[in-house]
Amino acid sequence: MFNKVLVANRGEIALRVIRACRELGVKTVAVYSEADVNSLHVQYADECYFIGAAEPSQSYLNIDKIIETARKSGCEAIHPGYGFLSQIPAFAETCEKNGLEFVGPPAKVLRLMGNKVEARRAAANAGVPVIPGSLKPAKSPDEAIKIAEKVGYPVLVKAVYGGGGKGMRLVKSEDEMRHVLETAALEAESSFGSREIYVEKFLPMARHIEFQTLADKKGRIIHLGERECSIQRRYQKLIEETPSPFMTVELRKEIGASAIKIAKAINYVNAGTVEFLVDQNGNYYFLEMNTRLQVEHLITEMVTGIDIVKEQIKIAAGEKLAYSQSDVKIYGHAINCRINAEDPYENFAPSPGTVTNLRLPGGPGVRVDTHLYAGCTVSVFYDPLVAKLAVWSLSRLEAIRRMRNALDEFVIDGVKTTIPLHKRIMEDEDFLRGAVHINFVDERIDKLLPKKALTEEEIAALAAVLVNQKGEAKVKALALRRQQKGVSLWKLAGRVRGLRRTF
Ligand code: MV4
Repeated sequence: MFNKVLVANRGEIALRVIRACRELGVKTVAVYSEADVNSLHVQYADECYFIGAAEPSQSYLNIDKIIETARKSGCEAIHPGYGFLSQIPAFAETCEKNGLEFVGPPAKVLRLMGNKVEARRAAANAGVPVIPGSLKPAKSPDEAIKIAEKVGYPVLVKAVYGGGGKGMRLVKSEDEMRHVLETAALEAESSFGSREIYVEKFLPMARHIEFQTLADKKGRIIHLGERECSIQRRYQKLIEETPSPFMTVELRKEIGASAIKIAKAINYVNAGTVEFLVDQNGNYYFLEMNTRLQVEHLITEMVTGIDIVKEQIKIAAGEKLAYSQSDVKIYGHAINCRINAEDPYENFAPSPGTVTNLRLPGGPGVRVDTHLYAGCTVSVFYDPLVAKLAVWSLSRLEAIRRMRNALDEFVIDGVKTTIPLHKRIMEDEDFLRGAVHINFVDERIDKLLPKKALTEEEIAALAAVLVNQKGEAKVKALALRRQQKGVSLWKLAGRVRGLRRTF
């Protein structure tokens, strides 16, 4: 086992990795930016080093500085957590070149899976279903259109180096296709540094289900079951659960075997996640592979009893996997709510600030992974995730009830959070039935987050402002049209930009 590991991250995941190291008897080195001088990961590590300004590019993304810190402090390995440098091939490569073990897959594997169309080809070659579409980047508009015609519209135009949904475009006809291709390529270039795009048939109303895998350096590969991740907004997951309410023992066996086939085919090492889209009929299609520890790994830990972060470190140190597939038993049900410092009532605007009061939920089967403490500050520079609230119970319904209690107990004052939204989802009838899909939140966001009702006076005041802005005739016409469409006065008032805050 390693003597000392550098944790190249911040926030709750840095704490998670430090805790795993301590249990393994491994010393830890924290790095921190100007914004994290008072952060818990700096206090909990055995050593800590300042690495630069708050902007990620100046600190947590500074490869040279982090490698230098690891070498000077005598570390043998670097755990990148998630985000930041966790999936950057050049970083893994620099670790390898400096004799530092990167706790993750080899640079070669990061590079392969970073190319989403190569990933599709690898999956297809391994005999795993992929969504009909390109297996190579589309070299010209004509080529893209040919593929779209073959699989049938609507299609999605995706960036080869994309992922996470950014730069994705839904296209319904050839006409639209000619329009979209150029903008999609330009957007891909500015976001990912490559103009390359590819085409896939659009799969509507699917579920997003992912499989956790673990692979050691000796070629042993197992999966730890699935996570249902359909409850998301703008590709940011809000709630994850395991098992998926949709899953059967047979389907888990089948998709799990597919996940392992892909991992084997690409010589995967360490913890990874294979994402699938699954339709109403149980047809499943490979989407992409996440080559890192994931935010939601904790729910898999709760139903399997396997500490995924400890396994990652043991694998990186060259240890053989201590589990075979038949050792993996899924027991009970776990749900995670991502608590973000965002205001769900203001279109999820970031809500940085000082946490003035904090009360954490507790009791049997409740796990809170957080870096918050009363008096800490939430910086604008980083991810808005401030806590993961996960519960375990024997059945799904009991887990939901446990989550409701935990959300009620949870107090975070000083910043706005997504807790109110989670409370509403935990009462949603379709959620209770497990009838979720990737459009679940978008479809009912107005119902989940009803705007506070306005008083007569407030409506009158809003109407006066509207008339002032647009003139009486225009407002009357607008109100009439909205009324015919069944849109409430409140919604109309909401169109008065910037006014909502005053009420
Ligand atoms: C799709 C899809 C439907 N059909 N591909 C979005 C993120 C990126 N990883 C892939 N994504 C999707 N690809 C086809 N052919 C729908 C999505 C999608 C999605 C996927 C996973 C989780 C949430 C999502 C939300 C919207 C769209």
